[in-house]
Amino acid sequence: MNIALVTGASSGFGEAICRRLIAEGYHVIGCARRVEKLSRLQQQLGQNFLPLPLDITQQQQVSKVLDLIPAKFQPIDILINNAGLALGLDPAYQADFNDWQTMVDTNILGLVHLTRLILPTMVARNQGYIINIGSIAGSYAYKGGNVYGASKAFVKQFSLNLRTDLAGKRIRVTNIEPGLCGGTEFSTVRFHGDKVKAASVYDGIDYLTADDIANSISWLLSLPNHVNVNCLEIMPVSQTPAGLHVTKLIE
Ligand code: NDP
Ligand code: 8X3
Repeated sequence: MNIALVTGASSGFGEAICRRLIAEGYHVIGCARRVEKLSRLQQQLGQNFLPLPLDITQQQQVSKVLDLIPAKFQPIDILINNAGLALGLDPAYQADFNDWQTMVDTNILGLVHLTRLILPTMVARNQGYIINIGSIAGSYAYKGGNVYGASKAFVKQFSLNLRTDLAGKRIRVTNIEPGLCGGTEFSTVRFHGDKVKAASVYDGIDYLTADDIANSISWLLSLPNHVNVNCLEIMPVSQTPAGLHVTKLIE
């Protein structure tokens, strides 16, 4: 297994994962919408990195672009479904419905569409590994998490159901569920470009880094073929699952 396709390669986890996999000798296809970021990454990573500009919400485009992948980068052994986003932190009764739609289109539909396209090629060879990037938000509710958390709960259950459909096949599936991770564009995107507000999320906090996530993927890929880690929940020591909240009702 030496060819990986990583979505969301232009920033954060995806970029760190690409760097790590290239350093470990893999051929890596990096997908994202921002072409210039992917091109810059290729200049740094060299010819074993293939930049593949792609918007995972554009289904026709995705099918066409996958067909253009050169032979050197086929067949895809490892699919890392990392591209995703949170938009807004407002309560459900005030949230922007367009934000909800974008999260569903990207975190759910984009992920399952790409998986549906690539999975048959793995099944045909009886070999492959799908790593989805979920979130602790898919397991634990928090204020304003509404559709983002629900989209990651989808990814969690989809991962388990994929494994179930793949019973008897040598194809592994893992859902990585990270907690608070700084140094990426996640919160800047969530707050629609407000970098000051985004920075305040991490102020004084000892958060996870993108390299922590890349390290965990490197570890998963190092495991023997007979081992499947179904899910991997990772939090910084500074974060714990919250207790249930009790509050007085406003009359
Ligand atoms: P970043 O915002 O830094 O990276 C997100 C990546 O997704 C970018 O490369 C972006 O590229 C890409 N992307 C977004 N939309 C699309 C699209 N429609 N098509 C293709 N690519 C797209 O965030 P992180 O690295 O922090 O997050 C990566 C993943 O990890 C996400 O799924 C996120 O939900 C999850 N996560 C993050 C945590 C955190 O605290 N940071 C914790 C738990 C999970 P471009 O804009 O160029 O298209
Ligand atoms: C991102 C982590 O805790 O902000 O998925 O939802 S959190």
